[in-house]
Amino acid sequence: MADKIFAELAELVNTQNLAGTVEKTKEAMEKGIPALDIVQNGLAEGMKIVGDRFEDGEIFLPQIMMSAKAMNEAMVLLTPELEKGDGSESKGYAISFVQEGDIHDIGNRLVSTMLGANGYDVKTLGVDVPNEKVVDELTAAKQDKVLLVGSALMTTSMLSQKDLMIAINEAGIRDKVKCMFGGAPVSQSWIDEIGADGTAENAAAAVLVADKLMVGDKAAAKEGAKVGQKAKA
Ligand code: HCB
Repeated sequence: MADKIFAELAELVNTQNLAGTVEKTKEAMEKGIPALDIVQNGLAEGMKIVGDRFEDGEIFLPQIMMSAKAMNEAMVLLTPELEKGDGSESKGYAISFVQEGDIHDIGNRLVSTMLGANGYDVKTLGVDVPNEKVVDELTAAKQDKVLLVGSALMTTSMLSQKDLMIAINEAGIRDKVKCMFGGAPVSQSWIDEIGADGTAENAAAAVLVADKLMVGDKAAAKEGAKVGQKAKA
């Protein structure tokens, strides 16, 4: 049953059907399907199809914008559910942002929401954030340990994550920052290349990776990066 609803949701996002996406999301919620599953297995899958069709020249920017609007409207219904925490103790302080030059914020907001619901105190800096601003925020943080949650959806913006790592090192604050970067182009080999700490394929995995990084278990964080990922055909 759930798989059918996920496929329908993905198709409604793909076809820019705003009202249909909202209605189907309500239906899924009424059927008791967990909010995070609705997002990851339905709406986000639709966005992946949209991205592929854009790359193939089948659709253009206005269509992506409408699909993003459909997903955002569904997120208005889902976010209060996603925000429901388990009442666990604070796991630490996190700073979340989207890299300079990049305005893709749907995934970053979702990751921030899930971290907030799972015990992190998250400060969100928004989109198109210059590295200097990120370093200033990290330096000003009073905590001994800070989780940095950076997103980049484009290969161009991803490149400045390398500069950010250099800037963090030069500022002498590397020891207190756990750097977790994500977004479609970010891979584990990129994380290793730039000397960051971890990545995650999706919001559920991001919580797992964050938990492991904050207790200094980098190996387990690597394992957690792909949790909840759908098997690739
Ligand atoms: Co945009 N766009 N876009 N876009 N866009 C992408 C990203 C492309 C891959 C599409 C493609 O060509 N296949 C492409 C980038 C190509 C590249 O560089 N390799 C692209 C392009 C080129 C562009 C423009 C340049 C197009 C143009 O103007 N000609 C332009 C750039 C604007 C800019 O940023 N300066 C542009 C604009 C747009 C919008 C505005 C229409 C819209 C964004 C709306 C918004 O976010 N407010 C948009 C969208 C929606 C997309 C796609 C279709 C979907 C992205 C999305 O929201 N996915 C995307 C295609 C794709 O990504 N495959 C396409 C859903 C969320 C839930 O997934 O991957 O963002 P997510 O996040 C996941 C995951 O990555 C992880 O967890 C999240 C939740 O599960 N995660 C983290 C994310 N951050 C993390 C941080 C961590 O620490 C850990 C995990």
